[in-house]
Amino acid sequence: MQVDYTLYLITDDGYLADRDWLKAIEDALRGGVTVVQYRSKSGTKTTKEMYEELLQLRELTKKYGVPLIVNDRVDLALAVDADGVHIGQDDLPPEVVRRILGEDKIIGISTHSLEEVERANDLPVDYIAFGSIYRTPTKEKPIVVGIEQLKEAKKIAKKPLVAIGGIMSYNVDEVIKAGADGVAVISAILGFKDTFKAAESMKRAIEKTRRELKLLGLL
Ligand code: TZP
Ligand code: MG
Repeated sequence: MQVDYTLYLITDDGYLADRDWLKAIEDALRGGVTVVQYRSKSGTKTTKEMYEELLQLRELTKKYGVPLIVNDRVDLALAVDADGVHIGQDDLPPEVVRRILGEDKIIGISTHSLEEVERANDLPVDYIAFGSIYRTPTKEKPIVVGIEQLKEAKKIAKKPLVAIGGIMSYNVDEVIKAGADGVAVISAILGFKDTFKAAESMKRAIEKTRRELKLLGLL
């Protein structure tokens, strides 16, 4: 499956509490989000609740023609016929996830070092997430890799490289210049009341940088 990783939105229980969560995501999709990952890590939701939220997200993402990826939970991904699963270094091994999901689904893996990127090249995954690029309050104890490491990661990655962690509209320019094929964000979109505007301004910033790189023959 050809996937556009440009603006990859990750859901977050905290940022979506006490608001119309589905509308917040729909607005972000209207603003230009290209992938949605469902990630429920607060521990406050039952599997059934997650399943029911995912059913709604499945319908919504279909309407916008955007892939739906589920964090960690292969069972939930299968249950709602999501497009893929995102796994971390300590989740089910990618080979096992691939065996369960089959060849047609998307599998992404989180990496936090150049060694992990190198290893991910040989795993049955479709894209590699690399980060945290910056410090971020969203994730507990993130490993911060920085922009220089992102440049190195781009040199060695043999699959689409999605940068993650602390990426906002004011720093996305250097992330794209460092070679990221897309950016995965939570707070840059869900941290705002108007998720349409937030997504739109991220998308515009990315596209502007890509145009500059193209003019320079760098993309
Ligand atoms: N993995 C590495 S950093 C991060 C995750 C899930 C959080 C990203 O959130 P934000 O708000 O875009 O920094
Ligand atoms: Mg995980």
